[in-house]
Amino acid sequence: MGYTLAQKLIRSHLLSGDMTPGSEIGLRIDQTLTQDATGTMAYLEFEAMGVPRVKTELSVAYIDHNTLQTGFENADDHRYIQSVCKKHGLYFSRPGNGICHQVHLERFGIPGKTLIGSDSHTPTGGGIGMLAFGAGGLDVAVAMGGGPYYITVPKIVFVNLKGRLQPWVAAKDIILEVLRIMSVKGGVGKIIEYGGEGVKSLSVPERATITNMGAELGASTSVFPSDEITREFMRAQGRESDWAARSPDPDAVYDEVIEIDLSTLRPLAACPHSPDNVKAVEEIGEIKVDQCCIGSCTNSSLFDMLKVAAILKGKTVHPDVSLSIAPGSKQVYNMLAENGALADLIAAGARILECACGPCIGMGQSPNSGGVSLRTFNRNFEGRSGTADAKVYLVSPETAAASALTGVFTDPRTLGDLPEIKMPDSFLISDNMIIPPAPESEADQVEILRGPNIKPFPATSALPEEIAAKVLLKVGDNITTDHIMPAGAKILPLRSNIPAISEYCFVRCDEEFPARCKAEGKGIIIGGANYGQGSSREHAALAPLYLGIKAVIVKSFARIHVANLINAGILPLTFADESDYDRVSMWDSLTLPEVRSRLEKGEQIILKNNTTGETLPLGARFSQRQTEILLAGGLLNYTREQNK
Ligand code: MIC
Ligand code: SF4
Repeated sequence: MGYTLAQKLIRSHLLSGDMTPGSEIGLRIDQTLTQDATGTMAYLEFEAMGVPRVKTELSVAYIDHNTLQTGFENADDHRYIQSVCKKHGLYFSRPGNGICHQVHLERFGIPGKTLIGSDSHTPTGGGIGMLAFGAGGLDVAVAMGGGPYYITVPKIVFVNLKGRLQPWVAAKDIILEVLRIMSVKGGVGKIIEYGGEGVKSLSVPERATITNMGAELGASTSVFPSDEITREFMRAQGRESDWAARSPDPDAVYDEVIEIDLSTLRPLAACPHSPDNVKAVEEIGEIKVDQCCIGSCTNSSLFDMLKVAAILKGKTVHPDVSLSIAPGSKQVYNMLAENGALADLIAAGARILECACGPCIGMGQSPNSGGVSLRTFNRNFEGRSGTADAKVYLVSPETAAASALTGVFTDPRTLGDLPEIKMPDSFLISDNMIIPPAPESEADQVEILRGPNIKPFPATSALPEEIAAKVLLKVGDNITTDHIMPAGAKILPLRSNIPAISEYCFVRCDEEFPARCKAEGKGIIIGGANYGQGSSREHAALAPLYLGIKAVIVKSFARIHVANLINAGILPLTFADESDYDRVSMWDSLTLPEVRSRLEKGEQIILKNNTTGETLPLGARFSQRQTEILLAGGLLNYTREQNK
């Protein structure tokens, strides 16, 4: 029996555990990346580990999220990260060089290598056959220190792509179709592997759009084979020597197979407020559009930008629409400038932004009240745009550009003939915005530059024998990390200051939550299914930790968030019977009796609801390693104990 591509990549990096589905394995990590919104914490954690130089083959720190510098905080964080890179052996991608996933694909990704990044869209690297995972900052810090990255052995889903896309239908429509089929929780515990005849018609940027947005399926990661098309991309990036063919065995066995005939796909849109709320653009109808935003790590490649420029050329953006465009990297930006496409975008009236995450993370360009915003991004969670009542739709660059011209939701196929896009034979290569680390011999002299907003992470303590606390929040299904720890221009500058950012924890669901926690001193959160979906931000665990949250009891968790809770030393528990969710209410007084001994012995953890007098069994499956981390009160304590 042969292996799938994902299984082959796992096996070639396996450090511990066996490949039984559901069990925990440790992987050797070749490369890491961080971005600035999660990076400061990751580097504070790395510093706390006391490892002088990173032990990976390559580690890169990108500055792309917190680039709206409305106060000193973000610039201080950038300076801190730059000094850490210089001292500890990392490459530093300066602000202005582009979005981490786009730049990493262009300049550093290598087929067959493992990559973890403190950003949930790190699986973008799967577009060139990497095994790439989004992870919490602490997990990235451990990997930088040479430690393994632990995952649960996933099931492998094969997405068999047949046929070819019709004109005006894009890679974005493929991943939206996968989201329509699988939903935002359909990928949990799975790796999505793409293959079939249809793959041959997809370029690397198109593949990367698909693997990028696999994060929205809740999948561990997504991967495409590395083939001649990958080789061509690497050659055009001047990196053909890094290329290697990667493919599944012909007799590979998959846990699940999904077939998609590309030739039948139509332009699609994810409607408010979830990436899996997918409808065909032609079914949505000609609703009035207020804003279109083109860019983000999903759709900001040169290919995407050239398509948009060709659609806008010689035309003017509709008077009632604001169109913003953020190219994904300096390479893309520079090439658009050199070949004249940038002039076409400017002439049409697009608002050109710097190459960064920008509006995708609520850093500017919030829509008008109740506005309809069409975005080529990957998340349309309520409020993420910065306007609480905005209606955000996720669409392809073609659909966004077409609608920007007409002022209404427009199926791009109505525009007539597709303009021909000619991709250059080679990309413009200049790594002048990537600063290499100082030589090891000079590292001692490098001073770490810390701004006043950079505060240490909260202290944790070992798990007590019993937890007794009240329910301080009860939420429903599909709670995102944007609910737990919102981002945006106002809050993101506080990413290095847990006490300050905690004031915003859960305020989109319940404004009183932080104050209630402070008054009570400790508490428990009750949640529904897929709790913690979305980003990798460990702040969604560190802020509750700071506020005294001892346990989160839900129907089910999203992968990265549960790992972050464990790393922070907060008990992530699930109801053995999902309907027991209804048996616990806000303000109920709960006890987890003998929780420490039960966890230690691998016995079932039980929940006593003192308010109703009921006892509820909980389901919680932890590996030996996770158990030890929880007992120690989090990964940092655990690592310190191990190093004693
Ligand atoms: C996101 O898209 O939500 C982010 C911002 O990139 C996050 C990381 C963060 O919160 O800093 C992610 O996807 O992991
Ligand atoms: Fe940046 Fe948006 Fe991509 Fe997150 S999803 S990395 S905020 S562009």
